[in-house]
Amino acid sequence: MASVEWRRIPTVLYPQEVLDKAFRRASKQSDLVEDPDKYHRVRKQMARMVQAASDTMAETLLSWIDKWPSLNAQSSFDQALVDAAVGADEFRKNLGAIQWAAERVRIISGESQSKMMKYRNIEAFHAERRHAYGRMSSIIEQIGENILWLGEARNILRQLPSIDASEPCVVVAGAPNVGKSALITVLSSGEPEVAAYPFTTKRLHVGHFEHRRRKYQMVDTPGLLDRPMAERNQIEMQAIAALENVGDVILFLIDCADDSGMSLDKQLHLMDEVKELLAERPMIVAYSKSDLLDEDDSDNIRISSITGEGVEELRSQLIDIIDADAIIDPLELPDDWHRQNESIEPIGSPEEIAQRREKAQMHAPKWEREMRKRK
Ligand SMILES: Nc1nc2c(ncn2[C@@H]2O[C@H](COP(=O)(O)OP(=O)(O)O)[C@@H](O)[C@H]2O)c(=O)[nH]1
Ligand SMILES: [Mg+2]
Repeated sequence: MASVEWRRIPTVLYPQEVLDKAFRRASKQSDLVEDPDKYHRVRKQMARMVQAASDTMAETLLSWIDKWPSLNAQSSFDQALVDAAVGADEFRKNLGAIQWAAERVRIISGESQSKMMKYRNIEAFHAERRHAYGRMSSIIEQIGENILWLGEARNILRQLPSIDASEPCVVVAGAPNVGKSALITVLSSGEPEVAAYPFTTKRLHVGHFEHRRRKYQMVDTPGLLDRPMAERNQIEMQAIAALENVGDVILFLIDCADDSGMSLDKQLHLMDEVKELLAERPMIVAYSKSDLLDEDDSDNIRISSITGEGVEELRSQLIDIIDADAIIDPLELPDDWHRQNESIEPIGSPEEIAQRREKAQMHAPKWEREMRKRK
């Protein structure tokens, strides 16, 4: 399931602009009519104006519906985003009203054309054209609020992060200022995208890198997985559930250089909470800002976004742990399994494959473990 390119949602005209555009085109169409006989000329002109105005309005409205993402086709992550950002019900309701108006305008045009066929004088053609214009204008007025809503919603949706649910995703968690954004930047092949997340007032970073033609996405979680869980409200819990849905692995960063402002104890406690909350996902813990730390010979993963220490090793680990999931037989998986299109040829020696398989079982989501038990 590809992600929504929120930035591609087209601009929405104001209601009056929709009318202006339609009537302007209609006048141009009328100018094109040539007929030496005045009676026939006027009838054709008026019919063509009504037709062109209705076509332009309906096409404009329908093009919005076409280019807006259809909610039901989205991943649960994107649905949760839309719901929190603009309201999923509102989204459906307003697009529904636009659809209704497009249909109405077409019906009005049809009715008007057939009336004109029956009229026998020039004045009646003009009057019918004015009447049809009035009816169409009132339809657009009726959905004025819906059009305005769409325009505002577009501006909000444009800032949402685009995460492709069919590609791997690393959720980067940890206390504020431990270096999450900095790490995403050094791991990314380009500049990370800065996006709005409707569940928090903070901006989040979405970066990615490619490995063997797969796109590994990374997203940080400001305001969500960075403070004690007791402070969570309903909507933030919804956000976390959505994150769990989209994240294949949680990377938890700990700053033990004492540079972040949260004590090590508190950070470890936070880590336990996040682990419990996202229990279905494997977690990698890394110690950040190693350039500020003394040498140590423990097995901890240590990284520095400034010197680059440990960064490539961490990248390999992330790929490894995600790949471990990928080699599970896709025939056993439900339809919406997010790697349905991926190659399933296991990579590496038989020992490596066995090792990864074991790891995968260990980290497999709960539903999957249940499924295996039942077999
Ligand atoms: N010395 C050092 N400072 C870092 C490192 N990574 C991040 N920082 C600094 O730590 C602060 C917070 O980093 P940031 O990435 O914004 O943290 P976030 O809140 O977890 O996203 C910034 O001032 C960074 O420059 C690192 O590896 N070494
Ligand atoms: Mg940050």
